[in-house]
Amino acid sequence: KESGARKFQRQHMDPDSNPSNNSTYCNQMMRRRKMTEGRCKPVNTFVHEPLVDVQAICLQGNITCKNGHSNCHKSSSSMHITECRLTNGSRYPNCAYHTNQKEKQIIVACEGNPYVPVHFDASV
Ligand code: CPA
Repeated sequence: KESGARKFQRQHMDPDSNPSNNSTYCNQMMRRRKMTEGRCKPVNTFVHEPLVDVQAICLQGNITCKNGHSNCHKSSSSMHITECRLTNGSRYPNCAYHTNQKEKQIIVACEGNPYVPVHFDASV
């Protein structure tokens, strides 16, 4: 079975693509990374930074997650991200997304030993 750490990488990591404003990015990536199977995932963020830099967030500021758990961490630096949001009127299996480039601090939940990101909580 896919681990939480692997799932985070599949759903949220895209270090090698530079955040160019390619309007088809989310349509392609949401499908390629298997977030349009069974349903259209409504919102998903991709991070365009080296994996080691994102893993290091687990050692940075500890905060409460949206679900009330205390294992969230906020990046001390802002990061290049792309936010994918399902368009109004998009209906499964035709998942269509808005692509939005941002530079923001991100909040991830970390778990395990090694203590690594397993969930994307928010960008701020
Ligand atoms: P994912 O990272 O797979 O918020 C719902 C989803 O939307 C979430 O997916 C992230 C995504 N999103 C995003 N960008 C945004 C807003 C939302 O990419 N701006 O996380 C979902 C999984 O994580 C579920 O299996 C539940 C689990 N989870 C939630 N809180 C957790 C916590 N504190 N520790 C461990 N796992 C947690």
